[in-house]
Amino acid sequence: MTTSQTVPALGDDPFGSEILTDPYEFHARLREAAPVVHLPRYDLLAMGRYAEVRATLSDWETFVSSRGVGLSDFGREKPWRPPSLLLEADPPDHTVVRTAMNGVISPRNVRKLRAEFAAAADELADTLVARGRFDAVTDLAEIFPVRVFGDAVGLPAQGRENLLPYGALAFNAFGPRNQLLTDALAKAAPVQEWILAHCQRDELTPDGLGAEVWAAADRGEITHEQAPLLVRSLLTAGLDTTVYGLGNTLYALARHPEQWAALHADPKLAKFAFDEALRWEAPIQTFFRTAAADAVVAGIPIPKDTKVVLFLGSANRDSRHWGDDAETFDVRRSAGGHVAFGMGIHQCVGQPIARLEAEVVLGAFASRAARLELDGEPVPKLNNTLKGWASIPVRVTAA
Ligand code: HEM
Ligand code: OVM
Repeated sequence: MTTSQTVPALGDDPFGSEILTDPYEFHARLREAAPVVHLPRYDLLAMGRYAEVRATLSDWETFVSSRGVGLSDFGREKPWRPPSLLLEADPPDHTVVRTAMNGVISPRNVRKLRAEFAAAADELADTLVARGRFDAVTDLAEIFPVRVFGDAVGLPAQGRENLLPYGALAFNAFGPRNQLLTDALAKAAPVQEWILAHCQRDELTPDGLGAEVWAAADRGEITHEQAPLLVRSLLTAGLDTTVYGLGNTLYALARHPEQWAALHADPKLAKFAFDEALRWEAPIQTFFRTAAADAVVAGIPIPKDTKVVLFLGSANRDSRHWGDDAETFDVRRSAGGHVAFGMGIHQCVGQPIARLEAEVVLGAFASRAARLELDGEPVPKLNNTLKGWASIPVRVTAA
């Protein structure tokens, strides 16, 4: 008997509108069923518990990324774009490129971004708090990263409207070829063209993170052929993630006014509020791995060449790890160890930038607004990988 016949099966479609809109009831059933579950709909194995998700992410030798971290197995299907040299690579190739990217996003380079990020955050907070009512997604979570991260990378102002659609496409492409992916692909050509062009040295300012990638090539840390693909990694992974992350944080806080009050009383809690929000509602819900050899997880055999989907957002709410109040949003909890940024060798390289953005923008709003409340029904935004909101109408009370 094969594993897919011996482990419990769940007939749900985790990439259908219902579960993408509200995955948490499905997550609970997934965790309850077994440490490893079969999803016959895609003939996939799935993990939703913290311990096994974390162990699988950490075991890069068995559970490889080079065959794709989405549903498609690059060993059998042609990828939709040339694979990422970071995300979709294994050691030793991954190690070389990751070391170079760690240098691009070094503590020193991130420190240099703080003053400009903070100035932009203060300006936006002044404007929106004075207005009193605004949309936390379209007026804030989408505006701030496109401005400050766009500037940090060294992109021209013109054409930045391509960034979020490109990210949406890339994250939809990790899922099945459903309506979401087909729709994203239908409008992709001009978007892909703009992104490709802006990975080139002459389209980037000489002082940004994009230029730092090219400088790493000049120093021989990577080749000049690799440089544009590494800039592409910044442009793919660096925008939608923070937009959803900020949106989800504002949603969590608006739903829990007493938590906003705690943040207003002590804006230094901003960092912790962001981590707790990433735990509570992970922007990236799923990533996949492929078993490169026969493996065993929680006593369950996983045959070589099997695709495994890891439910990060489910692991982050597993009461086996987080306790009975795992579903509670609490900015004072120790959310450390959540897997919203992944775990192991592929753990998010952009984390310091995402955290800096969140800290300055949440801090700026927290000090200016005594209250943050919903001012209408939030509208979900569906994506095969990302969980978040298209719109969150809010009102704030100036301090
Ligand atoms: C990797 C999440 C922001 C660039 C990852 C991974 C996760 C993640 C879960 C692991 C992928 C895996 O294990 O297969 C997030 C979240 C963010 C965020 C939730 C915001 C809240 C950023 C930013 C950048 C970035 C701002 C760019 C500056 C990357 C890159 C990788 C990565 C290049 C691949 C690293 C590797 O494979 O070694 N991210 N990310 N991310 N992230 Fe982020
Ligand atoms: C990349 C990348 C890294 C992380 C996430 C991601 C689309 C892409 O290197 O292109 O999502």
